[in-house]
Amino acid sequence: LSPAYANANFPLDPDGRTYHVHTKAGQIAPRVVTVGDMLRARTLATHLDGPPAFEHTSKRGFHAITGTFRGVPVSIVAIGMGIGNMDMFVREVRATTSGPLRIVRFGSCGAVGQGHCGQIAVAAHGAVMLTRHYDAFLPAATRTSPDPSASTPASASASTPASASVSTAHVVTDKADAAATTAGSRVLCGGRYHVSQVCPADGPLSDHLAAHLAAHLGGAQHVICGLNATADTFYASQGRADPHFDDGNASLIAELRALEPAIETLEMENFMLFHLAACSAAADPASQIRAAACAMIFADRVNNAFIESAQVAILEKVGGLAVLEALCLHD
Ligand code: R1P
Ligand code: URA
Repeated sequence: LSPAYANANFPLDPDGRTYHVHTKAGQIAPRVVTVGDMLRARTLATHLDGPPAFEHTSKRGFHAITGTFRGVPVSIVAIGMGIGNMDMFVREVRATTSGPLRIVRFGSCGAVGQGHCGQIAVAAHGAVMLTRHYDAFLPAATRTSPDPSASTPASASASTPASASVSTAHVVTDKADAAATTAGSRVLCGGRYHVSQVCPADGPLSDHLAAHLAAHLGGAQHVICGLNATADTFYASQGRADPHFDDGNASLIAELRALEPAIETLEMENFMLFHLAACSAAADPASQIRAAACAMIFADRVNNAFIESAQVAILEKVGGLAVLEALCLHD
């Protein structure tokens, strides 16, 4: 039987364990590396000073390992994928730790700029959030409100209410196309996708990451620093073609790069980490979260290449050591 949880607002079990990560105070260190998969977490744990003092897999699949790295307490937490999991992880770890908290994500990504498979990209310029604009895929006849494409002038929307249309053509074809070309617009593919403003990463932590990665990978040429786009999906919102669905994303990567030329990578969690770090600093400056992220380039979206498993194993081991040094060896 599951334990009883008190407080529907922020559920905790009788011992103070959180609802998804399922750890309590004292089990997670104030320096945390977060990764997507459990095997990567175990690889990083081989760099710890000895056997972990704490290890736990929650029934929701969050896997937490805590020990020391060169004498400094550190946790490694595998969270799975997506911004929803990142949100649960950051909030639940924040709730069960006190004081300043540093979090570094060591993920994988696709490269859309100068990077190639086998390099590691640091999101030193921060991240944008790239989301599918779900309402833009509704058939016009089922729409109950005006086209929500953000930058369509209110007067234009009012003059062409969706309810006046009996067409089943996707609503993006006219008003949203116009919205996409509006000055300052951050919509792509005729209104089907939306790009947020940039959320910054922690500067010094990102610099440490880049420096330690360069030292361990054999030079700065193996490390790409730039802006990251966090997508709400792996497929459509990252511009992947899928004949089974109408995604309207053929020009997504080109338009994304035209909008933000510094974007080097696509992955699925960084923005939420940076965003929550900023929100935590605004709520409580004294115990702020400092966050940075890097990701191994698994997919080259320019040349359509994918990394080999043997190279992944090396990158996880060597890159993981660099990440632990960047996180643990600096004030
Ligand atoms: C998609 O395959 C997953 O890989 C990337 C994405 O952000 C997403 O979580 O990161 P991880 O390898 O850390 O999971
Ligand atoms: N992870 C992603 O999110 N995208 C990729 O292309 C590769 C890894």
